[in-house]
Amino acid sequence: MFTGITLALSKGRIFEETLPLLAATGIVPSENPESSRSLIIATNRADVRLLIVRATDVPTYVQYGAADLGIAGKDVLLEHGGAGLYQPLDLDIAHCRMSVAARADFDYSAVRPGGRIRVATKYVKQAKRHFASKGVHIDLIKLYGSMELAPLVGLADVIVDLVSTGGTLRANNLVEVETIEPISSRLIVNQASLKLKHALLQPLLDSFAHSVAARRAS
Ligand code: PRT
Ligand code: MG
Repeated sequence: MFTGITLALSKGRIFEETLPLLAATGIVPSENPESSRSLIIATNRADVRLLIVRATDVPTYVQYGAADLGIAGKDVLLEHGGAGLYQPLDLDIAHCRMSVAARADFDYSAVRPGGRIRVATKYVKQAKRHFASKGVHIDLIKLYGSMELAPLVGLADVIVDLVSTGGTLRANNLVEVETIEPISSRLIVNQASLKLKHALLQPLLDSFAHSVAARRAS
């Protein structure tokens, strides 16, 4: 049985932006998950391995202790709820923002407290919280992707989605009408692992914190 440290993360932008942080800690993955089909990736350190999982599944693996550590977007953590997770560090990577977007011809300024709109999103909790705080009633339509399509075909008045460059919204003739909050990725730790594997984990956490601080200062 593997007794070292297991780090869960998703491939794509989070994996790419985590690589320099791992390298600064002396950890180099032995395979590239973009080209490999392996879901368990060894590293140059016998006591550290990576699990490649869907971004939304990262908190679940860490919550149940199938991974000791994970890297997940704040968007994902807010939807998950964070039960059983210790969140010691904002890694300051994979930046974007959660926003409300609509068709250019939709008058968002006319949406007032007491009013009602149809919202399509995969961020159900965040959408409910945001519009409740504005006193706006919503009919919520849960989607799993390609949210941009919903306002174009009359499925919803607005979407709640992540925006980075804004290119995806522009390509679909949508306008960002409100920013909900900035998003970046966090380190998450299984609370039992933190106690049981403290000697292995703490140096890793310290090293991540050091790299993030050094990059912020540069
Ligand atoms: O893609 P998949 O369905 O497998 O899962 P995922 O979309 O959850 O994972 P991934 O790897 O795409 O995103 C992982 C994390 O990266 C998210 O949880 C965010 O915290 C963070 N992140 C940062 C982003 C973006 N930037 C981003 N731009 N996640 C998604 N996007 C999408 C956005 O949803 C929209 O479709 O990119 C599009 C907008 O980008 P712009 O640049 O056109 O504005
Ligand atoms: Mg994606």
